[in-house]
Amino acid sequence: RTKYNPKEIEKKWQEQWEAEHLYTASDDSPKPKFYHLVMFPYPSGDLHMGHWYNYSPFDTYGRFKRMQGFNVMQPIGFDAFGLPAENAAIKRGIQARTWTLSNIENMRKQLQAMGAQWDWKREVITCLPDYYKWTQWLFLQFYKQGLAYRTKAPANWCPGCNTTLANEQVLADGTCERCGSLVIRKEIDQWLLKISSYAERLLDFSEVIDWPEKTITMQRNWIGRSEGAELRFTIEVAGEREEIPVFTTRPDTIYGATFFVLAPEHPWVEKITTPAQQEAVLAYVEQARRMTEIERMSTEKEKSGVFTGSYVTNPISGEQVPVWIADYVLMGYGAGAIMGVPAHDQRDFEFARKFGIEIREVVRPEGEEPGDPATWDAAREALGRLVNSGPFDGATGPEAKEKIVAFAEQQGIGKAMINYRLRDWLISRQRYWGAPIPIVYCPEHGTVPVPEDQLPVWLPENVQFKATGESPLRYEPDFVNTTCPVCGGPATRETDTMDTFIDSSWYYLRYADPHNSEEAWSAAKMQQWLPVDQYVGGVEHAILHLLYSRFFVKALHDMGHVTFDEPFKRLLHQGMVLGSDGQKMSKSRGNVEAPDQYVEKYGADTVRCYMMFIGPFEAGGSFRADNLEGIWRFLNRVWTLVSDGWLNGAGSASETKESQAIERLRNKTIKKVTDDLSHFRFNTALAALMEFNNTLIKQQPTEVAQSAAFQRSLETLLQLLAPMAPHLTDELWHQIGHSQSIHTSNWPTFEERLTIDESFTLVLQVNGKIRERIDVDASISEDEVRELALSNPRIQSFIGDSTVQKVIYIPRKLVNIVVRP
Ligand code: ANZ
Repeated sequence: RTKYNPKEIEKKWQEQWEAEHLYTASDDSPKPKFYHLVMFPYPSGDLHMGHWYNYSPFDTYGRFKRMQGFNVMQPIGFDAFGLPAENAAIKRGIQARTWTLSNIENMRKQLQAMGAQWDWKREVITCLPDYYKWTQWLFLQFYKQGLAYRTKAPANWCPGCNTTLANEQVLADGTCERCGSLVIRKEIDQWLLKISSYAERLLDFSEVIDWPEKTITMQRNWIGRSEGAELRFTIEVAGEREEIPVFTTRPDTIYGATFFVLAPEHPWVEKITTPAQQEAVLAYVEQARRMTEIERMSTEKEKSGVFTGSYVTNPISGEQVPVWIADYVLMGYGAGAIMGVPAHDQRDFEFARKFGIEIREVVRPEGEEPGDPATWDAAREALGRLVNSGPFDGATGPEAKEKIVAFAEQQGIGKAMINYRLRDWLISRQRYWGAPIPIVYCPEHGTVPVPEDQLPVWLPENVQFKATGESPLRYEPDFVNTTCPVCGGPATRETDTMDTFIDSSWYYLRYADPHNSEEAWSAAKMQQWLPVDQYVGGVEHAILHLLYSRFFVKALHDMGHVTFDEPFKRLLHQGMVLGSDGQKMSKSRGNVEAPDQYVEKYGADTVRCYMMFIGPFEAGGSFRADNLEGIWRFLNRVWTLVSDGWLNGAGSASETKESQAIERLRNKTIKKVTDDLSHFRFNTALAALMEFNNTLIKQQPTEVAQSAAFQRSLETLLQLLAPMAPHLTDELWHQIGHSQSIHTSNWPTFEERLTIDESFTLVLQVNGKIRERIDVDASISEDEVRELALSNPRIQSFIGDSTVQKVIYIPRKLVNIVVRP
């Protein structure tokens, strides 16, 4: 007998599978398709524990589906544009492309060593021209639809480096990671995608089959639909009557608006600030520019603001109220201006308290006494009947909202409005390592899209980085200088590149048709493979990546490029693998473990199985190197059992009670493992296999090992374990005489009747009280159960002279005898 030597067999089988193209998904198979997708990795250099934790169970599920008869497509690729490559280029003088591709090469080897059924023929690498050509093509399709547009938008700006910064380059204290200057927000021309026009459609999840409820909720909140109204306040400026709109969800509170606030960036600020207030206002605007929106929205932060010196007129009450600027009002939301209603909005309440502004009650919940707002310690935000609201007094909340909006509409001073928190997607990056935006600026013809037949707009490979961190594309004359596609005259290229989230918004479409040089994908292959049947990836992508992908598909659907409306039918988030101390693995904690050493020591099969054994897939758990031993021993025991126990031919011993018990256990185990794997319960499936293995080992020295049932069980054990430990099982499968890979075998089936125990414990009750437990044969009939229960001596003693009224039988569980004296 040979020893289990994973090093030898894993390499052997990986080469064998590769040579047989075992995992190449066929574009024309009679089997039903199953598109099985995992979020592709960023090529940072190495696969870490999290990748193993994610990919091992993922691959197991794919292999399980395959054995169940599906034509599984399980591709992998690399999300290869982005900042780290650019930083490596700056810090170490390596070209971003070289750095990226060498990382990919290394990670590809690691991914292969995992023994997963990756379909390498479909690999996509987003930083290569045959991919980004189509990213650019997609941009042009959005542009044609008016879904891509250019406008002034805020960017992180470092005055020291004279450049924009990605969010990751701004330190927590708001300074530049490179030079330490305080980063400000500056408005520059940038490209955006109009995701906001899909807000309503993106709220509709009726087409997904199985998504985590919390992810749906997170997306809904991110989109943030609010029903309310736009109301326009008026102001006299240089003798003209001007209107400044606000967005409010509480038009019913308009009589309580005792002040008005503009966001510091609001275009009206400059025009209405009085000379006396000029200095204070400017200083405040400057200060607000240095703060992030998160800081500004914080409820902890003390309210601040400055009076502009001007007043606006409430369009409904006619009252004049002072105009302030305050950073808690954001320019990017609603109208960038609010009516301040301190009695009924907590932020406004705090603001009014701080600046001594009147707090006027205009809403009173049913049954409440007239209040004195001066004594309140918080705003009263609930709806109620209007008071102090002129002709609207007495109306209930919903009524008042309706009446006031109707009145505003009739007067031409406002209208009902739905507002979304979702903003348009800023895709411009003033960075090098991304797909160039295919736009040309001509002095004559303005903004001109690059014609599709001139794609790709090549990203130069050898570029010089400026010490300031500015995008080197701006200083590549060969790149920048071009001709206008319309007139042929001199023109310049857009030097912004696209957000890498664009690359990952469509990679799953390219996998269906990865080598198509004529189209991004053909209609036939798109229809054959998409949508994705099962998608697995981290919950950190619950919003952006998953929302952007949904937006892409909906927009492409409307343009006629895809025939479906949702990219991912089912979605699952894996949990997080933690360090042995139960804490998140991180360099600063010093609890990071590299998987490679364990793969080296125990083999991929052990590491894979261990990853699944750590805990429920969606919950995650701690990686404890010591515990790998347990899995290692288990696989060794499987090895020994099958190598020693296989008889080479059907068992000869006749059927006995023991062999029947083995057959039952075999059927039960198939049922359990099938059910567990179907629901991503890898840990409990593995536990069931360990139990099965133990029982078989115990029986091995006995007569039973000669039975057909036992021999069948050995095969079943291998097949059930095959998705988890693909190498070991294929090796043993061949050792026991099969010539085809175990991974092409059919998933074992079971007979329901054989999964039921031969006997069970029956509980006997009298008037609901447990009086006895007896073991009965599983084949017992209901009549027999009654008879047995009624004739039981202990039960008879409880019945005594009483009359039996009813006998209730809950099959396979209990009998309750209802008696009356
Ligand atoms: C007056 C009012 C009275 C409001 C009241 C609330 C309660 P949601 O639900 O999140 O959409 N608001 C509007 N635009 C804003 C901006 N740019 N920055 C900060 N706050 C803004 O919130 C809508 C409410 O948030 C609006 O309704 C407005 O305050 C405020 F008793 O108007 B409300």
